Amino acid sequence: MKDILTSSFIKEVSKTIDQMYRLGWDERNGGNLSYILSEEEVRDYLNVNKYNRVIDLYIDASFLSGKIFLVTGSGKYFKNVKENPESNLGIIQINPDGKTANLLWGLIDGAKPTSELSTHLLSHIERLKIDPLHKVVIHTHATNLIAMTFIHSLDEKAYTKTLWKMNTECIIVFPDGIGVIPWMICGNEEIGRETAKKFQESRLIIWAMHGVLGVGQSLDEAFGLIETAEKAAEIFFKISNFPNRKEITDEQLEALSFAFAVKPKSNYLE
Ligand code: 2HA
Ligand code: ZN
Repeated sequence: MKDILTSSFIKEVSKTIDQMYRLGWDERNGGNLSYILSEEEVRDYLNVNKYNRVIDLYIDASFLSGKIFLVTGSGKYFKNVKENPESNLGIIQINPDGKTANLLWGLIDGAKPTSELSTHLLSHIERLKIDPLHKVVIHTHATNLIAMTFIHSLDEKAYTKTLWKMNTECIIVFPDGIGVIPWMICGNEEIGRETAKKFQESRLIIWAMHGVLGVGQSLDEAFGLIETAEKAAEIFFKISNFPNRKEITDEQLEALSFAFAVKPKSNYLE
């Protein structure tokens, strides 16, 4: 067996987590991430028939039976992942019952997967139904996107259009818009179900006064969605106190959608 710390998946996940920490998005144990691994990807590094312990999932994830996930640990700090992946990350395989998973690697010293595991698993289920190549769910506390939820309407169309109008790239990167979940208790199945439902329509979800979630076929795609929206939210704050602001018009957004062959969420443009 090869050393798993040299695998591209551990290196890439650790790098992405470190970048988010350095952007100031993941204070303390803020943020969590999950990444679907194929049996082929892990074969050289792990024997999937050997596991350290069984983990309760507290939801029915039978749709994901047999799937292998790299996940962040509960209470673990993003700032420490790169230095010590084995304490802060884990690899689990969902059992046929859908209610438990085998811990194949990591989460040493009895650590548990992220407190948002139900949100991650339920979101993976909905995204896989739409996109068989889907792989990644990222949750992070992106500063400006959170700040914006305190002062902006939480209406999804209004929120999406404000961000689309902050930067020409936005409608091209997330034509499917942003789902918004009003403040809720986090870390349970209920917020997981609400979030997963919204992932049926968009790849970016805001949790008001808490954070953002992005999904994709790769770490770059999920991270790229979040950083594009976060940049737009930053511009929103930079310009909001100035009088006589200009704007990207609906007509220009329509022209962009045509030029880049993207389909904006229906009825969003006037
Ligand atoms: O993992 O961000 O939402 C800590 C959190 C909970
Ligand atoms: Zn959070």
